[in-house]
Order: sequence, then C-alpha cells, then structure tokens
Amino acid sequence: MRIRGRDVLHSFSIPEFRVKLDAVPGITGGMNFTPLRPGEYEIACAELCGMGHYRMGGRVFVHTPEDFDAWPASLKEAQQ
Ligand SMILES: [Cu+2]
Repeated sequence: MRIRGRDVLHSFSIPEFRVKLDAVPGITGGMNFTPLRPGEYEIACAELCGMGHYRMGGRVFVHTPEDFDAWPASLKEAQQ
C-alpha cells in the first residue's frame, strides 16, 4: 500500500491488522501486509487531523480466493 497526504498529517490505520502509516504531505510512504482471515475490517484515521477527522474511515473487505474468483460472474448476474 502506498500512502500520501495532500493537506495535513493523517494516519492510515487498520487496527485489527495492527498496521498504521502516517500520511505526510509531500512524502509517499509504503507498507506491506497480508490479511490472514476473510472478513470486514475498519479503516480509521489515527491522527487528529481537523474538523472532518471523525468522518475519516472506511472498510476493508478480505475475501477467500474462491470468493474473489467468483466475483466477476456475480457482477454479470447483477447486470441482467
Ligand atoms: Cu484524522
């Protein structure tokens, strides 16, 4: 994963993976990690970065290789 800040200091964090990387304006940082279990995990900003800090977040979805391989077919079915 590559992380770069565009405004102020942030910190990309997936607590359940025990990974965190500062997003520094002007510098591209990187980290590697391998999720071991399928599931849905929280992404959070771990640096108090401003008024929108509480809204900074997301989800990581980890799928099995079998589920990932079946994903394109499920998209085609959804379009029909
Ligand atoms: Cu923040």
